[in-house]
Amino acid sequence: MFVDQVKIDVKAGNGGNGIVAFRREKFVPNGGPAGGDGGRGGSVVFKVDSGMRTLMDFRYKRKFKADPGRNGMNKQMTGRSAQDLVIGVPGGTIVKDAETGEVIGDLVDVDQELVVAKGGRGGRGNMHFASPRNPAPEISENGEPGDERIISLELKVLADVGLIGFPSVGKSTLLSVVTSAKPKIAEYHFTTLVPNLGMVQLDNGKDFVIADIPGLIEGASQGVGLGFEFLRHVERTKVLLHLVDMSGITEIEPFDNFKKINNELRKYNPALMERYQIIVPTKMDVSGADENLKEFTEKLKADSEFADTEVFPISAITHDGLQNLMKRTAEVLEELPDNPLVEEETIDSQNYSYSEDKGFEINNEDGLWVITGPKIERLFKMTDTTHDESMLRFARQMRGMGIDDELRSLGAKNGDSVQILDFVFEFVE
Ligand SMILES: Nc1nc2c(ncn2[C@@H]2O[C@H](COP(=O)(O)OP(=O)(O)OP(=O)(O)O)[C@@H](O)[C@H]2O)c(=O)[nH]1
Ligand SMILES: [Mg+2]
Repeated sequence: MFVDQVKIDVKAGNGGNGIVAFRREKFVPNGGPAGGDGGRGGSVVFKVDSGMRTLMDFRYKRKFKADPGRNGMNKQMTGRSAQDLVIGVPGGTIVKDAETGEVIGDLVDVDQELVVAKGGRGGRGNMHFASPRNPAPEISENGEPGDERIISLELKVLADVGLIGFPSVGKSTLLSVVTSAKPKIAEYHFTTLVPNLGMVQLDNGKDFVIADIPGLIEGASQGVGLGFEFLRHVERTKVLLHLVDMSGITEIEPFDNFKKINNELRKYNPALMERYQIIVPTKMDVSGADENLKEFTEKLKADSEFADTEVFPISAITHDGLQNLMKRTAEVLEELPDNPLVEEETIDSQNYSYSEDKGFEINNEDGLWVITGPKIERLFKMTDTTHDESMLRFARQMRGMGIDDELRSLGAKNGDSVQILDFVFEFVE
C-alpha cells in the first residue's frame, strides 16, 4: 500500500527542573545557593531521508516523543540535555499543523531539517535567584514543557514530468521503456494504483524524473475512479505528458477523453492548465492508429484551447518516437523557469513556534475563576510548587502579565478561588 497522508502526534521533551540546593562547607552551616539548572529537552525534528519513498513507516507508529532534559544537581551542576529525536521523512513531504491546517514546512532537499516541536529549556536552579536581599533563595524553576502538537504529513511525489491519461493508454509501459523502473503493466484499467517513479538518463548526460500516475477518468476531481488522490502528485511536476491511445482499443473517443481529462485537471486546480503539456499519441504500431491520429489531430487543430499543443506520437513496442519525445521533454524542462510549481503557503519553513497573544483567558465557572492560556500554563508548569518562594515568584509573574488586574475588573473578590490547570488558590487583594 502506498501511504501518502498520515497524522501523527509529536511531543518534545520537557526541560529538566532547576533545583534548590546549598553549598555545604566545613564550619559554615548554610553556604551559598548551589542548585544547578535543568538540561534542555529534546526537540522533535524531521529530516529528509533519501532512502524513503513513502510515508509507510508512519502507518503503525504514530506517536513520537523526545526525551526530557535531566534535572539540575547540587554543586551548581547543570543536568544533561536530551538528544533531539530525528525522524526520517521522504523528500516531498509537506508538514502541516493538523488542527489549523497551516503549512509548517515543505521538506524537499536531501538532509533538509525542520523542527516540528521544540524541546523545553531547562529550569534555573536557585543559584540564579540569589540577590543581596535574598542571598539564600529557596526558588528554582521547573523545566519548560516541550511543544506538543498533532502534525499531518502529506507526500507529493517530486518528479519533473508526470504521465497522465485515461487508464490503459500505456503510461506504465512508457515508463518501463524509458527508465529502469519495473511498473506493473496489464491490459485492464487501473493497473497502476500508486505513482511509480523512474529516472530518464539521456546520452548527453542529462537526466530527469518521470512519475507514472494512476489513470484518470471523467469525474476524477470529484473522486470517481481512483479519484483526485493522485492529482495532487501531478501538481508538482513541471511538464505533463498526456498519453492518448490511438489503437482504438481503450479510448472510444480519444479527443473527447483528452478534453475530459483536462477538464478534471482544471476542476482540481486551475493552475494545472498553465502546466506545460505535450500530447503523446500511443500504440502507433497497431493497425488503424495512423487514421485515428489523423482524426485526432484534425479535432485538435480546430480546438481553440489546445490547437498549438505539441504532439509526439510513439510506440512503446517498436520504440518509434521515444527518443524524440525524451529529447523534447528535456529541452522543455531546461527552458522552463526553475519553479513553476504550485507553491503552498508556508509560514516559516525553518522553525515554527506557537504564537502567544495575551497569554491567558479568564472564565468564571460557577464562582470559580479559571485561568487558561499557553503562556500562563507554561509559567505555572515551570513553577516549583513545593517551595513558597517559588510560588511567590509565580504570583509576581501573574501580576506582571496583568492577570490580577483583569480578575479585579471582572469582579473577583478577596478570598475567591482561582484555578490554573489542576491547582486552586485564593485570590488575595
Ligand atoms: N500494441 C501496443 N500495446 C501497448 C503499447 N503500450 C502499452 N501497450 C499495452 O497496453 C496495455 C496497458 O498498458 P499499461 O502501460 O499498463 O497502461 P497504463 O496507462 O499504465 O494503465 P493504468 O495503469 O491502468 O492506468 C498493456 O496491455 C500494454 O501491453 C504500445 O506501444 N503498443
Ligand atoms: Mg499503469
